[in-house]
Amino acid sequence: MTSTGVARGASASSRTLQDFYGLESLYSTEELLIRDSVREFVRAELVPHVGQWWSEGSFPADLPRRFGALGILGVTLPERFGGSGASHTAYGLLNRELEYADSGLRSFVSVQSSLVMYPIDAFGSEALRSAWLPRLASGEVVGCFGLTEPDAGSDPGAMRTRCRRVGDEWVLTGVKRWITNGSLAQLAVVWARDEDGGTVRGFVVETDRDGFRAHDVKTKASMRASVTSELYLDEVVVPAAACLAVEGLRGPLSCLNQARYGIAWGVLGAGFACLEEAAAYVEDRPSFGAPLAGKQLVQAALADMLGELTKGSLLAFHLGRLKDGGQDTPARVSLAKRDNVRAALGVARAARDLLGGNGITTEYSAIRHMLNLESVATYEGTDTVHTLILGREITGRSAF
Ligand code: TGC
Ligand code: FAD
Repeated sequence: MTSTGVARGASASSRTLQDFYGLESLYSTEELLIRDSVREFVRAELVPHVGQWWSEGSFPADLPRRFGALGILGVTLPERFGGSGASHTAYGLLNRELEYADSGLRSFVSVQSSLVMYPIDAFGSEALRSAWLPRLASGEVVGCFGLTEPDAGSDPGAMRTRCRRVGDEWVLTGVKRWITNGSLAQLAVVWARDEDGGTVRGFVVETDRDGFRAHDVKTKASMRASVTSELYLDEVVVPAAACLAVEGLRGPLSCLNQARYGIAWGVLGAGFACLEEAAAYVEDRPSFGAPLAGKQLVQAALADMLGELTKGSLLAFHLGRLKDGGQDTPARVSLAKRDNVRAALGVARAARDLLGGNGITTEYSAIRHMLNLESVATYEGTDTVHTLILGREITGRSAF
């Protein structure tokens, strides 16, 4: 034993690293139950296979139903709509567990819960909610969220997709790009600008309607275990009842608040997976006659990773409690999304470096997480967009 009582070579457990500041004692029994059931599923059913899915560029068709059976789709919604009425903190915890496996798998759940079920619950009629939410919660129906377009990403206000009211129906025409779950989805939440007056409106669109097509983006070097598509809407007709009761960019942006919040938690899971992998690797890897784990600069790298992820965990936890109390302003969410993605991406890059040449192979998970996190840094508002949101918050001046 050393003078501090720590045996030489006895590394910290996963549980100790992931809860370095003892946040566990602050979660409710229900939150811990949800966290533990998702953790068990993820470690047994996803982690052993996800590397292969990612390499093949596939997303298993049975996963939506299995996520539904686990009860994690729309977990914060009321039970009558298939949710569990769980806290936002519980939603954050389950995102962290999922992203420990892969950002693409967490993305599926983010889109279904935050970008499809949330707007239907918040802005949909009782008929829309009853028709779709239980089926989305069970995974029978997959949803997608179409906001981004080929020429309108960071600036969704520049969207060209149009909607036109004709009698009791709306007609939608346009192209959406980079849409997660696009070709899997039976239901799309599509945002379009009204030809009459220019207001942005949201629609719940069944994807088997005439004029609706989806094509996958096949050239991704990131998020390969997630489906990303282009949507083409050519005079797609939907009933007036499919129009959500919200007007303006406030509609889609309020959905983004939910998803960005989940991402602030989720990326910590990817970061911890990388830290654990690197810590185990350096224990076994000899260099200059001793394990890398005994080298000061290697320990400094591990200490920095733990520091960043622990600070990120405190940020996510407190934001969760603010959200549970209705105090999650968009700017608070932007700070957490931006800084936790930065932290996780930095950790993934450092872990990849510690793994040396092995770190560039998909035998290990660091490079997969690192490449996925490049997407996470771009979607749901780029790092720059969140910096500008915070700049506007501080100065009162819009610098977009
Ligand atoms: P701006 O003038 O700031 O605002 C227009 C209207 O929207 C309101 N608003 C918000 N409402 C709710 N939540 C927010 N976060 C809001 N931010 C603004 C605002 O009050 C205003 O309302 P009103 O009633 O006065 O009209 O709009 P802007 O055009 O200047 O744009 C602001 C900006 C740049 C921050 C915004 O456009 C933005 O966030 N851009 C980034 C786009 C983005 O994040 N896209 C994500 C697409 S979805 C996706 O990536 C899914 S990835 C899959 C996964 O999640 O896993
Ligand atoms: P651009 O907006 O063209 O940005 C390019 C660069 O310019 C970035 O570095 C950006 O930060 C910078 N920039 C932009 N504006 C400014 C400025 N004012 N000042 C300084 N720099 C600026 N969208 C959906 O609607 N639904 C989805 O399900 C979805 N899933 C996605 C999944 C993946 C894997 C990816 C990669 C994207 C997904 N997106 C989705 C789209 C995503 O939200 C956009 O890619 C993102 O908002 C950025 O838009 P863009 O790609 O058009 O980049």
